[in-house]
Amino acid sequence: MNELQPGNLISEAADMVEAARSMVVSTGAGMSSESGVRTFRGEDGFWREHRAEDLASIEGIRKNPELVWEWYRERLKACEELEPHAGYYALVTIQSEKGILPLITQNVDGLHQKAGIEDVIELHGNLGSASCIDRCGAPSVEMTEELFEELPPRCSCGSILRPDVVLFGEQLPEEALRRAFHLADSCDLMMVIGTSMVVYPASSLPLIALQRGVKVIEINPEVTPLSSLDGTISLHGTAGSILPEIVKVVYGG
Ligand code: BJW
Repeated sequence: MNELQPGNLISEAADMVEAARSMVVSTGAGMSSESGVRTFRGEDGFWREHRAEDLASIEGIRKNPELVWEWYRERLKACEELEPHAGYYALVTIQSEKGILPLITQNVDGLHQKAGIEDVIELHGNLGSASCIDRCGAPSVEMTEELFEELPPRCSCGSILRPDVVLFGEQLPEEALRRAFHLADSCDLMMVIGTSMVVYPASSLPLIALQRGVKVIEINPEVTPLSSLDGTISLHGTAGSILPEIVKVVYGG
């Protein structure tokens, strides 16, 4: 049992998971931290060393393409080498027991898919490809090691490439966003794991569920703007410990 977590909250969460008929999960960077991917904000976050806007905006890429691409090279390499932790497989168990578990993620690292989650809605894109920053019309290119031989990588037209992830000020992929809002508006339980809840529109999804009277289970070692809202059951611990505990209570093993 996680020391920080009173057991009765775990069993309350387990009862909700068991009873849910249309549960949806929404994850952020904290989901991946126990697999070795650094979060953005907070003590060990990426953005302790650099300003968010310098790394995660089109202006940032134009101003400092080498720095940004160095950052993506590091992350891509890390993501290829890393493995999903026990919390990911706990979600896979829920998926197989329930028959379906739509999962919305802000993460671009592909770890949910690597663990075996079938329906992953990627709100902020993924690290799979890059395309022309000037949208010259050339097809996007796969992010492979060769792409990083010379930084910054360039499009065939000579402009620099940008990763196909969603940067600040950019619209999210239309279909992913439509599905995410639809799920928030129709689920009977939402689980929100490892997000600081500061980036819109992902941060609005649990609020939509709460407004309908639907309960939200939050898993995060830290307090977030979601934690104290009516209808939120906040489990203060890590994804890698809390999720397997919930699954153990619901499905045994
Ligand atoms: C653990 C743990 C463990 C640790 N277990 N938990 C003013 C007000 C309101 C909104 C705006 C505004 N000005 C502009 C906006 C909109 C803007 C926004 O929200 N800005 C705010 C920061 C103010 N949003 C956008 O621009 C979005 N687009 C948009 O809104 O389009 C419409 C529009 C267009 C133009 C103008 C206005 C509106 C796009 C957002 C794109 C975000 N992109 C990034 C980079 C993606 C690519 C990449 O990964 O390289 O996405 S930024 C970064 O933040 C990344 C993340 O997905 C995102 C969220 O971070 P997340 O996942 O919450 O991580 P952290 O690090 O913040 O938190 C980790 C948490 O885990 C912590 O709480 C820990 O405690 C916890 N944790 N270990 C469980 N083991």
